Amino acid sequence: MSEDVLASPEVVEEELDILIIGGGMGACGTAFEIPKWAEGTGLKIKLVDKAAMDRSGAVAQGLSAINTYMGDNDPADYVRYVRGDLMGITREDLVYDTGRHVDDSVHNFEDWGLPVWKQKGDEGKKLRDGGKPVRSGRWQIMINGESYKWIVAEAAKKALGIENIQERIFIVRLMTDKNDPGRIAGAAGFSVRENKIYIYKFKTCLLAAGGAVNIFRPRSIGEGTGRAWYPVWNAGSTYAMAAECGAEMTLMENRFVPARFKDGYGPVGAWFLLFKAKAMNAFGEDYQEKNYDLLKDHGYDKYAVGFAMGTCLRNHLMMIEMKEGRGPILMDTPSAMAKLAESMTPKEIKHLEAEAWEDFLDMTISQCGVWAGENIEPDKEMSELMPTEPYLLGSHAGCAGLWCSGPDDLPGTPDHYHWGYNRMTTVNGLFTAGDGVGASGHKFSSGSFTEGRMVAKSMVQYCLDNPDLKPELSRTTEQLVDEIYRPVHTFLEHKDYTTAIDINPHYITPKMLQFRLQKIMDEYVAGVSTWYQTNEQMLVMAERKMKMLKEDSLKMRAKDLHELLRAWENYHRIITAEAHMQHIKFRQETRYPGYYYRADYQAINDDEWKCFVNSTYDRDTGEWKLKKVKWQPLISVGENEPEAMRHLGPELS
Ligand code: SFD
Ligand code: AMP
Repeated sequence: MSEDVLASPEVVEEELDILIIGGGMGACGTAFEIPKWAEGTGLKIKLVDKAAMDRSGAVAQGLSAINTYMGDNDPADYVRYVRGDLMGITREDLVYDTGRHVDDSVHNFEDWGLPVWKQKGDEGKKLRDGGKPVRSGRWQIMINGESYKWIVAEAAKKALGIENIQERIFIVRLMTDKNDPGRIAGAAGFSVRENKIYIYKFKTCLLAAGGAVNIFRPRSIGEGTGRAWYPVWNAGSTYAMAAECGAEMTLMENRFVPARFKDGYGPVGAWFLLFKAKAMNAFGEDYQEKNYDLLKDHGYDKYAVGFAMGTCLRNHLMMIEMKEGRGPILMDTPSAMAKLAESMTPKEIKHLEAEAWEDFLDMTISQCGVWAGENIEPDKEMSELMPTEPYLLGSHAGCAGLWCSGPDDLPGTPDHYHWGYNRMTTVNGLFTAGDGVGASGHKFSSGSFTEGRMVAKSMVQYCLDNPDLKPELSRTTEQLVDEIYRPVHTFLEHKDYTTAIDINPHYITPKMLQFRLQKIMDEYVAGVSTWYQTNEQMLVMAERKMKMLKEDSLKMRAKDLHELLRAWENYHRIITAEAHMQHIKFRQETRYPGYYYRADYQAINDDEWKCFVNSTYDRDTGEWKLKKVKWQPLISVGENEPEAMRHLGPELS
C-alpha cells in the first residue's frame, strides 16, 4: 500500500446490539456463552480482536497449567487464598463468584480436547466424571497446553459464528452517548491490514483487551527487546479506553512483578510447586528462611503466616538478597530433579526431563532458547531467577482494573459492591472481564474465561431490559476519522521536510515515544532501575515529564498501518501509566512490598489504608480524581489466616 493511499481511509459504520472487544480468554468466554442466552432474541452481536483469535492475548504461546481449578476445594477458601496473596484488599464477592463457577469452564476445555494431566489410575477419566487431576499446587492443575488458545478459540468461534467475528481490528476509543454521558454508545478503531476505519454503535459492550505490558523499561533491551513475561501486544487498551469514557478504576497502584527465570522469562510455578525446587542466594542460603525476621521491619509480617505468604512478600525477601549484593538468585533445578528421580525408573526419569523442557516449550519458548543457547541442562545446572519489570493486570497475581458491580446473591454484599449487572463498570452498558476486572486477582486463564461467560448473560439481560435504547455517538464520524488517522496525516504532511524519514522536527516515531515513556516510568515510578522504589518527589517529577510526553503524543507519526497500531498502543500505555502513577502517589503506604515501595511511607498502614483506592479521569481536562473506598470482607477469617485479616480498615462513608 503506498503512503498516499492512507490519506483517505474507507469508513465502515455498523449498528449492533452487543460488541465484544478482544478475542482473549475473557472474550472467548463471552463468545462461547452468549448464543445460549441470546437465542431467539434477534440480538446482533459481533466480536473484534486486534489480532487472530487462535493465538491472540496472553495465552498465545499456550500454558502448562490452569491456575484456578477448585475440584474438592471450597470457593470460600479460594477467597481466603486470594486475599492473603493480595495483602488483604480484594472484592470478595467477585472472587467468590469466579471460584464457584470456574470448574465448569475447565471441564469444557477438557471436553474440547485440552489434555489435562491425571493422577495414576485416573488416566482417561475426565475431570467432569471425577477424574483426579495432577495438581501442582492447591489451586493449580497441570495441562499439556501448547494449543490451549487454539482449542478455546475454536469453541468460541464455533459458538458465535465466524461471520460475527472480525480479526485485526484495533479499537482506539469508546464513546458515551450524546444524550447521556454515563452510558456507553459506541467504539471506533481501524483495520491493521486494510485502509479502513470502523465505527460501531451499540447498546452494550464487553471491553476485554487484556492487561498492560511495556509501560516500564523492560529488562530485555537491545537484542532481547520484545521479550517480556506478559504479552507485549496487550498495551493497556482496557484501562485507557475505559478511563477515557469515565469508568471508575480501582487499585491501579497494584502491579505484578513476577519472579521469573532470567532473560527467558520462564514462569516459576511448576518448578516451585510441582518439582519442589528451592531457590537460594549465591552462597546456597535459603533467603526466605534467612530474611524472614526482616519482614517485621515495616510490619510486613502481619500478612505472613509462617512461610506462607503472598507473592509480593516472597519477592521482597528475594530482593533483599539482590540489593545487598548476594545475587544471583538460583533455582536449584538439579537437586529437585534428582530427588524426584530417586523413586523413578529410567524411563520415568526421561519423561521427567522431557516435562522440565515441555513446561516452557508449552508457554514460554524463549526460556528453552536461553537454556539451549547457554548449554544449560536443568538436571545438571541451576538457573538464575530475576524479578521482572512491572506489569499491570487484574487476572494473575495482581489486581489493577475497573470497579465492577458484583453478583446479587451473596449475603452481606454492601450496596457499593452491587449496583447493577454483574461485571458492569460504572458506565452503564460497559462490561469487562479478566484483566479488566479490578480487585479480584488470581483468576488466571480459566477464571478470565469464566468471567466472560458471566458477562454474556449480563449483556443479553441489559439489552432485553433496554429494548428502546437508541444509542447516539458523542462524536461525529469526521471527528473520529481525523483523530484516529492523525498520526498518518502528521506523517504525510511533514515527511518531505527532511531526507531521513525518522528524523523530523514535526513528528516523533512511536518507538521513540515508547522509549521515553518507559524511561520515565522506570526511573521515577518504581521500575527496575531503582529496585522498585519511589517517593512523593519522584512522582511529582514523573507527573511533569508525563504531561509533556502526553502533549508530544499528539505528534506521533504513522508511516504505515503497523506504525498506526504502535502509535495508538502507546497512547493507551500513557493513559494507563498515568493512572498507575496517580494511584501510587495517592496511597501513602507500602501495601505491596516486593511489587513497589513508597520509600517515604515504608510501612503497611491498615488503620488508614486498608481500603480500595478508586479513580476517575476527565478526558477533557486531563484531571484525575482519586478517593478511598471502603473494603468490606464477606468471608470469615480462617484459622490459618493472619490476624491482620480481621482489621476492617478505616470507616469511610
Ligand atoms: O505460568 C484488543 N497466565 C496463566 N494462567 C493460567 O491459568 N495458568 C498459567 O500457567 C498462567 N501463566 C501465564 C499466563 C500468561 C502468560 C502470558 C504466561 C504465563 C507466559 C495468565 C492468563 O493467560 C491470563 O490471566 C488471561 O489470558 C487473561 O485473559 P484476558 O481475556 O483478560 O486477556 P487476554 O487473554 O490477554 O486477551 C486480550 C485480548 O484483547 C485483544 N486486544 N482487541 C481489540 N482492540 C484493542 N485495542 C486490543 N488490545 C488487546 C488481544 O488481541 C487479545 O485477544 S503462569 O505465569 O502462571
Ligand atoms: P507462576 O508460574 O509464578 O506464575 O505461578 C503459578 C502459580 O503458582 C500461581 O498461582 C502462583 O501464585 C503460584 N506460585 C508460584 N510460586 C509459588 C511459591 N513459591 N509458593 C506458592 N505459590 C507459588
